[in-house]
Amino acid sequence: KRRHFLHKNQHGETPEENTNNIYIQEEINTYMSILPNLVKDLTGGSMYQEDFEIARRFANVLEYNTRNSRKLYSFITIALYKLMEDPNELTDGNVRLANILGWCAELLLTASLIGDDIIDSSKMRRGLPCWYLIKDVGMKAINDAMWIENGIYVILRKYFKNHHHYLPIIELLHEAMHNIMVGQTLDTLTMRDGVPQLSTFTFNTYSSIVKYKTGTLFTFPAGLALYLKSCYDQHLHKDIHNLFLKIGHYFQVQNDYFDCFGDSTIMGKNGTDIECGKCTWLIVEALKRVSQQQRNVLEINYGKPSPEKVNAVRTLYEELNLPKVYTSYQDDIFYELQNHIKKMSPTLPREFFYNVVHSIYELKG
Ligand code: DMA
Ligand code: MG
Ligand code: MG
Ligand code: MG
Repeated sequence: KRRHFLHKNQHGETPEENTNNIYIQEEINTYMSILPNLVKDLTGGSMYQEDFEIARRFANVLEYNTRNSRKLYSFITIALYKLMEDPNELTDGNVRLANILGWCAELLLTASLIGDDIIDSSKMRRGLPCWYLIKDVGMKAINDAMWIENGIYVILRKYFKNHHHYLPIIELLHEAMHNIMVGQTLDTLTMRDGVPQLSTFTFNTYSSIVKYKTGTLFTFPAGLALYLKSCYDQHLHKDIHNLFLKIGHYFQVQNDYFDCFGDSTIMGKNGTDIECGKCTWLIVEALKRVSQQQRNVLEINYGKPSPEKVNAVRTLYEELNLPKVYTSYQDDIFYELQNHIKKMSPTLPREFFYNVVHSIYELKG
């Protein structure tokens, strides 16, 4: 049984090696072996040759910011393509293209996360200091993120210019970035004038933030796989899109839970949601359960950059039994997703979809 994803944490850290299945490591090796070529593609122009310093700097931007990635989204593209492609079309050349598209997915995530860490005042990402905190980087990180995003289209022009889904692929990536940016903006509108808008923190608000900022991260890599396979069946796109939106929602609930209750050494980052006043799954669930007195505790402490206040919120979450609520949510959604997949067409790689869900379920904060 192929298990593509046995990863320890969210967005960060290298997959655990599963010695039972050599293909996993092999697939990762293939994927990683492409990075130096892409670095060359992106830093090989004449200006880079005139000034070697800039080539070195951008190579470092790419290397640093993709290091220790989980590769989850890239492998949704690569694995889904391989499983859905007609065996006659599964040539080395096409598998290589799938890996390159996987990197495009990775670069889109990378660009978003550089910005996300600035917005969220995060300190660590994947066990390393956030890029904007590196000496001599600072707010130049914004330019680096834009450079990385633009690099996606440089790569596509080189390898996909003659693919007959070149345009849909470009449009899909543009749409994905657009949606993520919308999600990130919704995510920040939860604070106004430094005050978290607790009265707006409902399941609906949460769901729409998550649909854009996280759902997109799961839907677009799947779309890329289908376009590479030259599939333009909009019903099929829609079915897979809906499944991955649901998976994305589950993923973000877990991300929110770990932000507060996860082990930061395993996650490779520290949580900042409470002090940033984010509309998270935890605060939405808390607000459903609080007494007037407990609500006052939230009004006083939520969204303030003080460790004592953050602790007061965390303690209240514990009093409200949210860790238990989370465990039971996770069991329910796991079951629901399995049922959702079971009802999908048997011509689809349902085993692969189970594996994606399972890999998230197995993450330990
Ligand atoms: C980030 O959500 C989502 C995107 C699309 C960048 P988040 O800030 O909760 O992610 P993380 O917990 O990894 O910083
Ligand atoms: Mg964020
Ligand atoms: Mg963040
Ligand atoms: Mg988070």
